[in-house]
Amino acid sequence: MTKSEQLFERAVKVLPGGVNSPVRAFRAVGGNPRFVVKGKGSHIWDEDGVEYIDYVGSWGPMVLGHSHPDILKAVYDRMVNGLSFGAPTALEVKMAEKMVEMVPNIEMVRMVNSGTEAVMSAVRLARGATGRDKIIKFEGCYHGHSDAMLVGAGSGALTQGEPDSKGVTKGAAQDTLMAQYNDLASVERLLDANPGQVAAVIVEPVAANMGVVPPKDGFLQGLRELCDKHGSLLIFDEVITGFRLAAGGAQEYFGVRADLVTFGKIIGGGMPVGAYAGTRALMEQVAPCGPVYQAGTLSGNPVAMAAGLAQLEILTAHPEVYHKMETSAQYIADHLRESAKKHSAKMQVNQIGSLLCPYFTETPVDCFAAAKTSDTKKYAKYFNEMLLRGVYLAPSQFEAMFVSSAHTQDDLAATVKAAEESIAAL
Ligand code: KE4
Repeated sequence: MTKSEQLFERAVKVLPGGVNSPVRAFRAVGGNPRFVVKGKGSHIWDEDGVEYIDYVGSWGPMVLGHSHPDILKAVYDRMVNGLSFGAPTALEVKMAEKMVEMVPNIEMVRMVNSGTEAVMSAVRLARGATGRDKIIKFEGCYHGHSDAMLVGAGSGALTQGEPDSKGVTKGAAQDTLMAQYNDLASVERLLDANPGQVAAVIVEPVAANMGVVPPKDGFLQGLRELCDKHGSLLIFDEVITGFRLAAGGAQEYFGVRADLVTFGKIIGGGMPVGAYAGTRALMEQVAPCGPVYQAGTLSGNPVAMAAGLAQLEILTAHPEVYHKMETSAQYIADHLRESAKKHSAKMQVNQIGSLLCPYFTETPVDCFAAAKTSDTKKYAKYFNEMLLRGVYLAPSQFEAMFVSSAHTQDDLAATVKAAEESIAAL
């Protein structure tokens, strides 16, 4: 048995599914999860000493690669003076100032500890600020595991959502309505059927939890206009796109203004951090200055702030990394398409910025229904062929490949060579 297999045998006895987050269990692709022991730049090593080119990057946080020396130094320098105080620290102020400087249309920020917490809090704020109960989300978009977000399309599509997980009550789900990504008419129907009741529309500006599905031209601006027409708030869930698509995230990249923005991943630099942000008028409705309650023991934790701030400062100082990451992702996408054509493989490859995803379908993937036509068994085989060749991809079809600024030309060449061989082997 490998060390990873031995560890997984122990893990399943004390952790549900042997993991602390479901996707890590490799259930969608089969085989034994690799237990990672080290990350450096664009590479990770597992407990058996096997080296991989990493395109998960902790699901987005490692935009500059693993163990960036400046980030490690910032963490070390901070932690030697104590890890957490439950009292204000200067780093929280500097972090909020940095985010306000980088991100359009925000004046205030509240730090929390995960993307889930950021979304849960932003939804509560939207409801508190508008006095309305309903939320519109999109099928196939993921916003963390708060009850109101674990909702699927209900039978009465224009009325109530249905719980999408055991343990989520009908009461918690009933105020969440489901629309279709890249389909403005589906949003307008819900707004018209629930006049004056929709607090907010929440959207991933790039849907990166159904693989990678970019917004069609006009989709995001259309949401902005529909929200303005109906007095609803527009929430951009930028837990993935924030500071990744551009320094200012999707609002900068697409030129569309959101009312509230949620963040996670990159702002923690690898440490547990989330945040939500918006105008002063909205954010000052949050406790202690307003009636919308939200709190957290480790919110703004100084060590996490040190890591996140260091990462944002590097991104600010080196804006060239955005072009480099996009060029790298385009290189991989182009070669995947060439290999698919050469081997007559039914594949689509979506790419935007440093995000990309291969689908095993002949249907262009511009919505959730199309994404679901992908042959997930073929993706699983592709995943394992790539893993064998030292390329670590998301162990699920409905995730993204995350390219970092640390991926080198050698990494890219090795990746496309592995992909050529893997596609040939399908
Ligand atoms: P966390 O609670 O996992 O920090 O963030 C939830 C979340 C919110 N919004 C978006 C757009 C997200 O993508 C996420 C979490 N992303 C997944 C990856 N697709 C996390 C990986 C996992 O669940 O283990």
